[in-house]
Amino acid sequence: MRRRKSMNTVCIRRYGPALLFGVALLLSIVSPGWAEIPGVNGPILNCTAKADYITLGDGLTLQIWGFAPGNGRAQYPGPTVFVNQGETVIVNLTNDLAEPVSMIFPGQANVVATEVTPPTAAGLVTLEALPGGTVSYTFEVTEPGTYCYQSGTNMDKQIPMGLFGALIVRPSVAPFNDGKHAYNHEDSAFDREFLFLLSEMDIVHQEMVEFGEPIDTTTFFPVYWFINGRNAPDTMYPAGVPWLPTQPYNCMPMIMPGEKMLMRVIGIGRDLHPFHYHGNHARIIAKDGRLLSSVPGAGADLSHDLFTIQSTPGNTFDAIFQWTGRGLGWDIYGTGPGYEHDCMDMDGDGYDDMTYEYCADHGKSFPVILPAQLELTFGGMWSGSPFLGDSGSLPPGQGGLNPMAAFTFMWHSHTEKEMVNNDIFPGGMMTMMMVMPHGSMAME
Ligand SMILES: [Cu+2]
Repeated sequence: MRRRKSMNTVCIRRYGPALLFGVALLLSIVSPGWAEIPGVNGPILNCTAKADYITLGDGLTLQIWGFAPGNGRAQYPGPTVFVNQGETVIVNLTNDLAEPVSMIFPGQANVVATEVTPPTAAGLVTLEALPGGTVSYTFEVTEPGTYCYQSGTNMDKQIPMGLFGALIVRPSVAPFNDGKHAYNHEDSAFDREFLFLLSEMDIVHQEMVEFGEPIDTTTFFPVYWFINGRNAPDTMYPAGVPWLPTQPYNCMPMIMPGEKMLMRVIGIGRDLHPFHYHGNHARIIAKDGRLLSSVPGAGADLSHDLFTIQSTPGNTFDAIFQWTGRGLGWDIYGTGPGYEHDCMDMDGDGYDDMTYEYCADHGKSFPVILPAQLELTFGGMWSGSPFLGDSGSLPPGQGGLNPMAAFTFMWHSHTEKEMVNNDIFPGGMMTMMMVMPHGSMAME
């Protein structure tokens, strides 16, 4: 708690004006129909490998190589592609770079690569598009789950340069094909889903590649760490903001109490990242696109709770995160005058049937006497009240990043040197998860 607060204080001093603008946009996206994982629908993806530039969390610009949708600009990461189990996926890759490129699809069987436009050549791993050429990769997605795609050529160079993306296969068996299940089993049910695609970058390598110099990939030493292609605090801006045209994806997980969040975690770089979340443990239900089942059909009977996902390069995890406030020992909706409310538990699950308040803690007063305002340093997420959805008075110019009075939790790499942008804290592989007040988000 103390640590989060000091973090927010630093954050608001350094990034306050920009974050304020971000929150104005954030408000506008808490509305029906907001795509929680932005991306493109398959099963056909036309993309071009090309160079472009990204903006890092400290404002530096670096060249990347990325997969561009169609003939558009390269993006970091490449398009997040949604397909349905059983579909035949066709990926047409055109090469606008000066060296051979290719694509591989870990976890997918029987990928057929064919030449569409010469020149192409057989590579070490798969058919490569030479500069100006186009290769088509075709495969059937037989299993739902969270996957990635990446370069299959000079991988120790091209993957750090940015040639990768996420592939999400939705289940096709009824009733699990409703967009609210990750796999063909009730254990994978979720209310909202978010992507956490983890990567890192060595600026010396990026610049050497930009200037056409050879690089020694054994000296890889990253100084920027990314979630979905952005460093904090840019992770918290909405997806698709115009000032990050080559980094269209954000990472701003939001749920209401009691909702199930599906976390799709993909390690795409060269390093492992212990991805750590605050607020609760998460239940790991799948790894590498397979439910953690003892036998087929058993569901996620081998699932387990973790407070940190050991994300390793090439691995994917699916986890279910839920926040209820159970066991806090105080009433999250407040007590006393002005905070009158009921905890109505007709179905006997221990929670209010509407707000998901934990009824055993209902009416229990907040166990801390808040210091007077002159004794406090304010973080931008502090709403002025400890209660969910409740705002209190703040000194002029304080707060403002959390207008819905959500509970906010830092989610970040637990290799804490990765919470920086080139040695400057805070930044890097970090975002804030928001538990939003009941009724503040559209139900889907
Ligand atoms: Cu922490």
